[in-house]
Amino acid sequence: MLLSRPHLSRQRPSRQRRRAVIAGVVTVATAALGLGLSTQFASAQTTLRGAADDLNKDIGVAVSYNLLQNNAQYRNLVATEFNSLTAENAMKWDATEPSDGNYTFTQADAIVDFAEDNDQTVHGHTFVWHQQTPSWVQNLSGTALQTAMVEHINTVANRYEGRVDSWDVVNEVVSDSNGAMRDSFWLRGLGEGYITTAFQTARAADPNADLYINDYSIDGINAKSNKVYSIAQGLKSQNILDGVGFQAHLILGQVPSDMEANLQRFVNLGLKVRITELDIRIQTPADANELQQQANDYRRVTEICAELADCSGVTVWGVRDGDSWVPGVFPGYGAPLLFNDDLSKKPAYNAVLDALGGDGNEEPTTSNPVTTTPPPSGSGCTATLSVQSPWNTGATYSGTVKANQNLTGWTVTWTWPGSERISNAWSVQGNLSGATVTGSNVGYNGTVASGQTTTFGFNITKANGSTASVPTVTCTPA
Ligand code: G2I
Repeated sequence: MLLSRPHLSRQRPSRQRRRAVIAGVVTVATAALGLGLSTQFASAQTTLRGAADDLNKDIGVAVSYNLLQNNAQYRNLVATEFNSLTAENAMKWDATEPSDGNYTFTQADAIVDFAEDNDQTVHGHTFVWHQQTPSWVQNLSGTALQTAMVEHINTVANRYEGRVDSWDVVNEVVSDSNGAMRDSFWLRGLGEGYITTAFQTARAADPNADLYINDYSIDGINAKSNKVYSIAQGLKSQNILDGVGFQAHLILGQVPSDMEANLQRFVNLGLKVRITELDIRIQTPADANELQQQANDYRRVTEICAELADCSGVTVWGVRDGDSWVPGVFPGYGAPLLFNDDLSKKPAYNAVLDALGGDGNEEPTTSNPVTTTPPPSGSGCTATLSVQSPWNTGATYSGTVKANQNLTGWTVTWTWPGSERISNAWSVQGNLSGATVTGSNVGYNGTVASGQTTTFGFNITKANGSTASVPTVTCTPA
């Protein structure tokens, strides 16, 4: 049997989630993709979807058209575990309008049909981005570029009006390093006004869809999220913005300590917030301790959304680790998702289920495998810094604390040899901004079992062109 289709008139601002579980067994049909399947929902909330439905939140996943078409187990899991879909690639400009006026919706249609057949919401991704936009668009300028943008938004938004619940109208429009606008062909061709035009167009094309601005590395409070905040303020004041998407492509152990406060300040503007592309990458191969740390990180992010009434949901950026974009872009990193390649559940799955109020049987890790390696004498913990990405006037660092005994807290200290100074930090707190840095764990990463590690991170400013130094760190147990 088909579940009732959702393309009824949408209510904004808060859409009532349809309950997937009434009682007993619900059969899921996937007629649109040509292959029937059925699955059963247990009445206890032992799926992400069941737990998220109870919270009236989206638990979403980025899906691949090819896998939905060709892999019945993947399809079954997507239908069973998630109540919201994002097309990982199929709604981007290169997929939907590869040449001027030539629209190709086969893949996007199939994903929207699948969502309807399975009573799932759709978060649309994305209209205006500097990547995956065909060269015919990038080669336009002035009025022609603006016309192409407006026509594209109108055509795609109109096609899915009432079927796509929310849109990333613009994606990644802010620069990484200095809180300026991203230097893209959009900015060069149209000036900053292209953002307002895009939102005005989308609002007129589908007045009932929630409109989001979406970006990465804005999960904590920093120069980039400050810039998004000021753009969001302006768009909200014109009533053409409904929410902010925090992609949350995170590194293990680096959930920003101020992530909740950051999301809250956007909520305070009257906006929704949404975790739109969550993944947490690990240096591969990942060991059991790292997978447990990853579970803790997933738990934390999910809890933040679960606790914020105006957080519309969490979307993970793919199903299986092997599907992820991460290893291709960050060689040596991977394993960032909730499922192994055989679709078995990772510890992170149980943590997300638990954070959604389901039966994840998962307690936050306070102590875990006891290592047989004796600690170096006289040192309860050791810590190191590494430069992740330097630029002319700054750099991002990752810090690692290794516990040589069971820790309930830790403090790290070092002195910068030159003009380096921390500008913002995550997963660490204290006197961080001076020449001598003293930082301690935040709430969630103080308890570290002997042999385990936890990480923190920060950005520095430095003299233009100077080398980002790597000072020696002293680590002291609390
Ligand atoms: O880069 C990760 C994400 C960052 N935020 C915006 C997202 O849209 C972005 O998603 C990724 C997809 O996960 C990848 O699957 O965007 C990439 C492109 O920038 C996607 O990769 C592309 C490959 O680069 C192409 O070679 C490939 O043809 O996927 C295409 C379709 O499979």
